[in-house]
Amino acid sequence: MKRIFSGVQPTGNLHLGNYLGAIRNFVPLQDDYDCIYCVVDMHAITVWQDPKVLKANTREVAAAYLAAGIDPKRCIIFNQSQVAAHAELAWIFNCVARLGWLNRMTQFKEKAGKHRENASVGLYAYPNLMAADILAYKATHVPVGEDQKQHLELTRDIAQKFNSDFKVDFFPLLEPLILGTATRVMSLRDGTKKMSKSDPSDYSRITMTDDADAIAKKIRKATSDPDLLPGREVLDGTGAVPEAARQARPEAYNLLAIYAALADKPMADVMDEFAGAQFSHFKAVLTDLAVAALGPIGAEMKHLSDDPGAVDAVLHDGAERARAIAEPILAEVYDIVGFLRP
Ligand code: AQP
Repeated sequence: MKRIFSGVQPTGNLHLGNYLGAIRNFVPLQDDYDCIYCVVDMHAITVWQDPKVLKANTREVAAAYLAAGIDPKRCIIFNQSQVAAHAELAWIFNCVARLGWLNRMTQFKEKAGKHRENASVGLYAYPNLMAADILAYKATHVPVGEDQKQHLELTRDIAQKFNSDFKVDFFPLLEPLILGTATRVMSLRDGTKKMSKSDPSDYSRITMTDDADAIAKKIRKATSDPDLLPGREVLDGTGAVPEAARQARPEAYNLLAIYAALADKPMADVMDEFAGAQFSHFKAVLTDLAVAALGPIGAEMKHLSDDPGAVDAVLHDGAERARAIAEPILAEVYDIVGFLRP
């Protein structure tokens, strides 16, 4: 059976990158896979979270899943801390993963920055918990944005080492699913930085609950450059933007990629449409598209925020179904490792 697992951290400011790089891609997968979509609250506390805000943000991510079109009857939607198997398996993986592997993780280096000595141990061991999230369900496919690719490679390494250390063929080796044309949405203020929840500038990101006015203002103020928009002749043989071209005009290619993803069109077609256009014209059309795509989702998220009980019921039901899958897998792991459970 092909099983999907993916998660989003409830750290607030859910944005267009989270939507295009992850949540939107979760929706069609429910037709072909057994899907588990998690709100990874245990990952969130690797950096400080206000407890009340964390609860609200957990409901917000669940509401985003539902509003984007994930069906809680066909898929499992739950928050990570309700299923103890994640933490239990993560401990075992803390003992399987090597320090050298974690030392290579670029996200830890970026997030810990200059204050490495003051970062939580949880932030450092985050990829081991992520491996546990996926392997507690023996998931085979994981849809994520490009920034998570390195963590998924580590999950494969952990699965492989566990299988080889204990001479078993127990954990599957997952396939990352990095889908769509906006696998790495960049900041609207600086096209060389990833759009992120923690950027101090609100104008760096469009959030999933921004209304039409906010979306219009943020796109209008988005950094651009003095040139006209490029045509498809810039693209390489595979239809991708060459790195040198991207580095020369990061904001232009970011906005074009966002348009392509929202319109569900190849980049080349979008470049045919706007070759030689001024940013002012392109930004107006992009605004209409973004409002049309995000407006109904944001409205439904707000509607769901008025009924926290309904969202909690989805999470409760999802957690029960998740436990039913994860607990027998964990019991087998305990047996393989040699833990006595008389
Ligand atoms: N800019 C992005 N472009 C495409 N995909 C993205 N994702 C995140 N940012 C982008 C994808 O969204 C999913 C959930 O991410 P997350 O919330 O678990 O963690 P994150 O990647 O750390 O998100 P942020 O926004 O960058 O948060 P901060 O600022 O706290 O670091 C993942 O599949 C991710 O790839």
